[in-house]
Amino acid sequence: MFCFQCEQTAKGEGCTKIGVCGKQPDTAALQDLLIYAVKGLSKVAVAAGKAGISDPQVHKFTCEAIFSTLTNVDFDPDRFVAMIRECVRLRDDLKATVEAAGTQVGSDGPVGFVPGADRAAMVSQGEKVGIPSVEELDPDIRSLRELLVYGIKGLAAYTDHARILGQEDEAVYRFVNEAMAATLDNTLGVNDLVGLALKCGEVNLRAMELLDAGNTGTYGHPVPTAVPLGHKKGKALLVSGHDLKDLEMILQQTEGKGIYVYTHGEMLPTHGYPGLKKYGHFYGHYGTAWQNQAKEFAAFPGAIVMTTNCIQKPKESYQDNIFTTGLVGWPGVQHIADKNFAPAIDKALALPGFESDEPGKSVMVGFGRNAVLGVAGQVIEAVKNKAIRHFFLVGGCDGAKPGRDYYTRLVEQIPKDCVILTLACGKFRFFDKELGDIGGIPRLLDIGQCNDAYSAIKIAAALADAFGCGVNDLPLSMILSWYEQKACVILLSLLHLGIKNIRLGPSLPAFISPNVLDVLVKNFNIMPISTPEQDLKAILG
Ligand code: SF4
Ligand code: SF3
Repeated sequence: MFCFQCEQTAKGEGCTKIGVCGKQPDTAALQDLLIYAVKGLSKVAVAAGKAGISDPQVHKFTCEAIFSTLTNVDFDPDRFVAMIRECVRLRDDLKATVEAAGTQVGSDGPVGFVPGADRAAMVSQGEKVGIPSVEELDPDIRSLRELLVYGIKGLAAYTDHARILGQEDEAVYRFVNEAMAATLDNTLGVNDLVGLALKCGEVNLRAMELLDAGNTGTYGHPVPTAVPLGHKKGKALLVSGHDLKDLEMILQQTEGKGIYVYTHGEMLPTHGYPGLKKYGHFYGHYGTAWQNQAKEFAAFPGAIVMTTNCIQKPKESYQDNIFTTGLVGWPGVQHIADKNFAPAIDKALALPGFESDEPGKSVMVGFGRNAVLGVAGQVIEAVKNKAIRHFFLVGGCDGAKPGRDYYTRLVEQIPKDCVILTLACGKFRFFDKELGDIGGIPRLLDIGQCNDAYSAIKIAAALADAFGCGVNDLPLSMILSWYEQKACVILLSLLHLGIKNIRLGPSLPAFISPNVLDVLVKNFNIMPISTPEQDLKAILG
């Protein structure tokens, strides 16, 4: 196997024997084969698009398949076997329709590929279509093709989240297909691929906009809300991942059953949504970011549901208490495909739950664009009269590397006249710190999940408008952490917007070649994090 799509890749170079994430070589090969098959399906879909043919089933499947290969989503080889077969079935059906309409699509490579008869045969096929080595392909082309594929993985994930809430745009699907097909095109050079990567960032803005419309349209705009980090005496069910609809269904299905529902990881911001916070048994937040789940889940006295990334190998102690739904999968873990969460609810009722009330500390969530822009006048005034000196956007994906304490130390050292905006699971490095306020404006504002980067961009654009300047001229610095491919595509969105001077950590992606890095540095002055002291000095002078 060879995989280097995430930040924790072995030795900062690539996972070759087994994934640091726990991905087994057979699953890695099947994921590679699925991506290969999706490229074939995409090529046919591009031809279909030109002939005016569009297939919603193909759109849905394409994004689901690509999202399944994102880090920490699906580790179950059998589900990949089924998806590869489904991909080829959809491809052949669409091909027949397109050819009947008079367009020939040929059968080169993934367009004509026939999956092996069984899992083992598909694994050997997958081993031959993974990422080529630098000896086989120009390192910059390889780097940019992979950057594009990882960007599309993030884009496909957000597109899928949005579709679940009824928000779709044909143009997004069209781009996913075009970009996947473009990775097969040997005529495309460095400039073309850089252009496609930035275009991926642009299209992702639309995907995040759709998701924002889905979330806020269904559950209302988040409002500032205090979330207890403690617990209530009673049965308990923990919901992790990003999917608000799954959470809503769980809240509905647990109503009146004497179970308190808690959030984990990226679900924390959901407490701010009026359509979700209205449930009396939706109590608080438990635990921190995904990489601590083995310890935290083992200590949780109830059932756990993973709605999306990031799942890790469950420990034996809680293997029977954890459930997956949607695209998440782990071999041997009970999967709830039909959204009837009864098995998880029954498990929560069978487990002891918490023995006593313990309110604990609380944290504030709900500072999406609507809440922040609602007090824009106050914020602008505070900047003008110098009560607020600078804004820091400190967020992104968390991970296990020791160097990630940079973000904690940074936030601790940011001067008291500065406001910190945060989003995604990187916030767990500092989310429960009491940072006070500036004239009533909290110094730590949780904008939401990673996809709420859309909200952060809207806030930045509104501030730039108010001050009559560009986003790069605002007293705003972005200090981001990355781990998986949702972070990759958000970074591409920021670059598409021309945002400069982003600091990125804890390390730079292994898939970025020196020349590609050079392009990013020259055009965007993107830089690695150094130390909190040095970075703050460079930013604030
Ligand atoms: Fe390694 Fe990350 Fe790939 Fe897992 S997703 S195999 S940790 S590079
Ligand atoms: Fe975290 Fe996986 Fe990325 Fe949505 S939950 S940010 S890492």
